[in-house]
Amino acid sequence: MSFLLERASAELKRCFWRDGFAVAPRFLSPDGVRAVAARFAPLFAGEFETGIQPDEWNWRPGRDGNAITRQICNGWKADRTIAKIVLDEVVGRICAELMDWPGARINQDNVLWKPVGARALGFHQDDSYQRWIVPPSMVSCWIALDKTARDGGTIEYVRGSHRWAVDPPIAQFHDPADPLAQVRMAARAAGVELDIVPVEVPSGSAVFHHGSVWHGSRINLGNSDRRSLVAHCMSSSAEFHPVHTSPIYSRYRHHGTLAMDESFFPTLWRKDGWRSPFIEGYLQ
Ligand SMILES: O=C(O)CCC(=O)C(=O)O
Repeated sequence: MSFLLERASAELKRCFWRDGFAVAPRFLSPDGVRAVAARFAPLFAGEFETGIQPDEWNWRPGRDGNAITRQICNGWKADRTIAKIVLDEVVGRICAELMDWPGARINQDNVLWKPVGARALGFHQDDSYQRWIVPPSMVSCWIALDKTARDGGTIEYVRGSHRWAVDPPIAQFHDPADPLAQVRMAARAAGVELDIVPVEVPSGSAVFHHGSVWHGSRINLGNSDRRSLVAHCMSSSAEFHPVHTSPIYSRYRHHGTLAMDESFFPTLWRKDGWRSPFIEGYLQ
C-alpha cells in the first residue's frame, strides 16, 4: 500500500501534542481504501481469508441487529488486505516518531463499521485498557474509509484531554445510555470545559491520536455507513505487565518471560531498521 505521508512531519507532531490528535489528509490511496472496504462484508460474515478468526468479533449476522457498531479486533490475523495496512512500516514509524519511542509494534487493530442508525461508542481513553503492558500506553492511526460528517457517527475527540489523568475503563463501551457520562466527570476533575471536535474528513484521511485522549463516536444519523480501520501501536520496547492481565491479549504471554512474541505483536518499525522478519512473507 502506498501512503502519502512517510514519517511524522513537524506540523503533525505539533498538532498531536497540542490537541492529543492530528489529522493526516489523504493518508491512504483511493485504491487502498477500496481494497480494505471490500473486505468488511466477508470479514463480518465470518469469511476469514487466512482461516484464522480475529481475536474479537463483536457483531455476527443473524445474531446482532443494525443498531450496534460492528467491531473486529485483530483483523490482520484473518485477512491480509487488512494486514497490509495495519502492519505497514509507515504506520509504525509515524506512531513511534510521534511518541519518541525507539519503534512501534502493533497492539491490536480495529475494523469498525457503523451502519446508518448504529449507536454510540462511549467516550473513553485507550490507555485505560493498557494495564497489561509496560509502558501502559498506545498511539493510534485511525483511517476513514468513508467521508465522515458531524452527524454521521464520526470519531470525536476531546481536545487537550491527553493531558488529564488516565481513568479506569468506562462502564459501558458499546451503546451506552450516555456516551459522555465518564468524560464529563473527567473534565470536571480536570477543571475544564469539554471541547469536543468531530472529525470531518474525506475517505483515506487518517487521524493519529494519543492513548490518553478522550474520544468516542455517537449515533450515525447520516444516510451512509461509516467504516474505519484503526492500527493501535505500542512501543517496540513494550513487555507484558508481570501482574496485570488482559483477558484476551495476555493469552499470548509465554510462561517465564515478559517479552512479547513477534508473531502476535509484530514490530512494524524500529529506529535501527529492524522489523519483524515474518511480516513480508505473510503479506505476499
Ligand atoms: O471509530 C470509532 O467510532 C471509535 C474508534 C476508537 O475508539 C479508537 O480508534 O480508539
